[in-house]
Amino acid sequence: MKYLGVLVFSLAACGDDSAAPPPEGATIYSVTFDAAWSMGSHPTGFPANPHFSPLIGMSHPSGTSFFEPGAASSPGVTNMAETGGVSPLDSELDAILNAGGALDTFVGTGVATSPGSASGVVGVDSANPNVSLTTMIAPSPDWFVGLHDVSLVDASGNFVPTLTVDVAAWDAGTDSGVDFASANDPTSPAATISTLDVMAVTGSTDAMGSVTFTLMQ
Ligand SMILES: [Ca+2]
Repeated sequence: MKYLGVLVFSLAACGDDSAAPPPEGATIYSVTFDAAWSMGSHPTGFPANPHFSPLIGMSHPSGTSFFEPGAASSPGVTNMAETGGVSPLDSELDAILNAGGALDTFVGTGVATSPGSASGVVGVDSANPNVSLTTMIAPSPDWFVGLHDVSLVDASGNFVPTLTVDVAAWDAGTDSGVDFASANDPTSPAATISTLDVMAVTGSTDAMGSVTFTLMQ
C-alpha cells in the first residue's frame, strides 16, 4: 500500500506541473524579477497602479520557447498579455512539458507595485538549459516583458552560478491601445508579437527591469 500511495501521488502531480516542484535531479535556480519601471525612470504615460502579473515560464531545449517574436500569440500568451492571467498559459506550458518540450514549468509571484520584485524557481538540466518567461506590464493594452530562450550554461556547458539579464518588452499584437491606460481595442485580425517601442511609450530607452538567476543546488 505504501508504494501504491507514492505512485498515485506521482500520477496526480503530473496534471498540475506548473504548481509542482522541479523534477528530482534537476539543477535548481531561483528567479528574481527586479522591476525598474517608475515615474522617475520611465515618466511618459506612467499609470496609476503600476504592477506586473505573476511570472510564468519554463525551462526547455535551446532554440525553442512558448512564444515567438514575429509569430502569433497563443491564447495563453494573449490572455497573459491582456489581463495578466496565468491561465490558460499554464495549461499550454504543461502540454509542452507533457509532450517532451520542457523540463519544468513554473508560476511565480507578481510585482504588486512597480518598482518592486517578484520571484520564482525553475529546474533545468543539460537537455533543457534555457529559460523563457513572461509577465504582463500592467495596466497596458497587451504589453509584456520577459525573456525569450535565455541560456544558463557557459561556453563550456557548465551551469553559471548567477546571471542577470535585462528583460525585453513585447506587444502581443492582439489589442491596438497606444498607452498604458487605453481602453480595450481588439486588433482584428490579430497581428504578430513585435518588440514594444519602450522609448515611445515610457520616454526612456532603459529596460523596464531585469531577471537574475541564482544557482541554488
Ligand atoms: Ca498591441
